[in-house]
Amino acid sequence: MKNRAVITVLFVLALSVWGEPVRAADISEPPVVGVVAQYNGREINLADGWQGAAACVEIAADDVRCYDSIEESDRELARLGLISEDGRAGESTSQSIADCPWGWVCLWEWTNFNSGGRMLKWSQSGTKNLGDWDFRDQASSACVSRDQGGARADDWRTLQPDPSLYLGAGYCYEDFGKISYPYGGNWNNKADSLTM
Ligand SMILES: [Ca+2]
Repeated sequence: MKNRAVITVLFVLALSVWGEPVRAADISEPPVVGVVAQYNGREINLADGWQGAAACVEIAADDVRCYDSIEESDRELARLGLISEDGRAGESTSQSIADCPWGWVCLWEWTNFNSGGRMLKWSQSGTKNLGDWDFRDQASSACVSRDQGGARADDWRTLQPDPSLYLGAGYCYEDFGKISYPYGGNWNNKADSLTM
């Protein structure tokens, strides 16, 4: 009897190990489906690349628009009445947190909010799978340009806890490379999702 009990336990253990071997990875990594955006009069799927766009903006759920330059995206948001003239980028520097207007959450591809790289601006709450936006492992600086409601960047680890980087409301982070990462190194080019 004793031997049979041991065998049963081993069998159950084996089932639990072999039955669902990739469960942890499945939970933490949703499949990339891509985000469809309007860009110069056509539809592009951002997961397939930005096709030359420099800034993509989530104006509303299911309304994402991309522009040739970050400056152009600023002008368009003002023209659409989505940001006030005050909230629009007034400076013409290549490194400007003003490109993330008040009320929006933004990620930059480059450090120091540099407009030489690509930029994303979101207005809608929820979790953004950065793979859908062709931005996975590419974020280097960020702004949460609002009074309330911070944001959280996650790095998905297989079979390990996913580290989170909390971004406070009203704060900008000029260089993820200066923020230490729990497993060593820093947060530059690590974020896989952004929740806001
Ligand atoms: Ca990552």
